[in-house]
Amino acid sequence: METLHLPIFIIILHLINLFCLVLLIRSGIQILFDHPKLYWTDDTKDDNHWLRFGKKIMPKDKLWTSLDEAEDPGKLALPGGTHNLGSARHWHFTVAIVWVTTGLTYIGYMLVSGQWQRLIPTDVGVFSRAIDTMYHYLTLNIPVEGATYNALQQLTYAGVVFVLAPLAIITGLALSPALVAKYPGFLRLFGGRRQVARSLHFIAMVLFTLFILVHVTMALGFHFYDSVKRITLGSTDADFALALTIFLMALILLVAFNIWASFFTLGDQVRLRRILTKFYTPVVRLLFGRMKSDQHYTKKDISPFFRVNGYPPKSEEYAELKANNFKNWKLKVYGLVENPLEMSLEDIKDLRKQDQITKHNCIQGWTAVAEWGGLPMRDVVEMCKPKANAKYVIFYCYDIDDDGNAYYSGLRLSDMFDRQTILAYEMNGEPLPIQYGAPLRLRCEKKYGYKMAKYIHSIEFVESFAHIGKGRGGHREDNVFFDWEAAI
Ligand SMILES: Nc1nc2c(c(=O)[nH]1)N[C@H]1C(S)=C(S)[C@@H](COP(=O)(O)O)O[C@H]1N2
Ligand SMILES: [Mo]
Repeated sequence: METLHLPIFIIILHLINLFCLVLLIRSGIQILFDHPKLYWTDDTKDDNHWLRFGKKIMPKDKLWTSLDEAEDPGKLALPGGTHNLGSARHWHFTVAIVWVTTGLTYIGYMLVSGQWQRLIPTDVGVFSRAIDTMYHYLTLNIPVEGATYNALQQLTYAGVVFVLAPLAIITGLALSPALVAKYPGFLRLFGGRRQVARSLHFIAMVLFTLFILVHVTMALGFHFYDSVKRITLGSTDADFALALTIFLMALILLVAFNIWASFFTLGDQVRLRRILTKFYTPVVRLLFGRMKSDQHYTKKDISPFFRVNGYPPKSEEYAELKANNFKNWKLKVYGLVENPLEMSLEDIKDLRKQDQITKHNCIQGWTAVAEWGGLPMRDVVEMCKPKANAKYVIFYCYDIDDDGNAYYSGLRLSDMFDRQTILAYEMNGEPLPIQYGAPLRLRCEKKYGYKMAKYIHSIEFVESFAHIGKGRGGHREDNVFFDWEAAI
């Protein structure tokens, strides 16, 4: 009988695909557990999820933040531990790029070589034949494998390649705050809701996991000898001992690499961030770097509940300013500018005011819509006149974490010209409440929440941020190893 021959090229792609899927699932679980709740609405509350992991109950009588909700996903996740989301994201995006490239190469090869006919069913009879095959498997009348895939294989493989993988990619893209800030219409695919995309992205992950388990069981459980020979040496005519050796070596490599990846990551998250961001940030910049926020939600979209992330400052200085309704507070704008500024809250309120209703995306996973009112940053830039060498703008805040690191965040000078980058002193028509960043906070609507500094006291224009904090351009970048771009 004629048998199926797999070229070495396909065998290698198959192995890379397996590595990628395992790493994507593991890092995905880590990302999920930083906000272990899934919703069908973008008004995320602490009780309107359809699925949750972990058992933490948030107190009703005192302020809590979304950081308090994070759970430890355990050793199965990459890298494991609580709030190691930053490193998980570095893995997720790096591997996603490799995985998509592998997939496109595979599809390209199938098309060029004419092998697509093996993969893509060309008649409707495939469904009834697939049911037949399923029946054979269920009754343990295991069909003999031939030169082509059987109908069940065709349907499943085509479904995974042409439905499940695109679903994972599209729902993953829809999670980018930059993309949906620029094209809120993209979210219409998901009823205008990022949380629908997030939930479907999770479901895609579950389906991939199921596929791997069933696929491995079917291939190895029912056709062990043939499968081992085929996925290592490409043909059932191959030598079994050699095939098994290669198979076991690949398996050991997969397990060893995953253990190493966790240890390497947890051992030095700074180094991991440096290496992996170098790889994927250029891609992020190319695809998402020029996107500017163009969101126009309406009053009826405003969320009844808006989570808090970042406790109010505990310092005496802030307490005094607050006691006095921030009358003595002054915003300092300095650094590489022709015209340093010092403005009270009243001064700022006398300038042009811009209102915007936008969707906030926290890197941890939750969303909420609010109306923000304040001074456009491009007006500040016009007033202070940055010098030619000013490249970045750093926002310094009053809150200091338990290790003594003050909150700050840095953005590009060019981000200041985005229409929806403002210094907000109003939220939903009211003076900015304390927990949301009084007296003044940044809104840069195409970025993740951690870029939008609350409790601002000064703004510095700089050429480089290497000398500020730990040199990575922001408190979250410094201390929990988030990427600087914050666009996906
Ligand atoms: N000063 C300061 N600004 C901050 C934070 C913080 O801890 N301190 N947290 C950031 C994060 S991670 C998010 S998601 C948003 C949350 O804004 P909110 O508390 O108004 O919802 O604020 C950002 N700005
Ligand atoms: Mo956040």
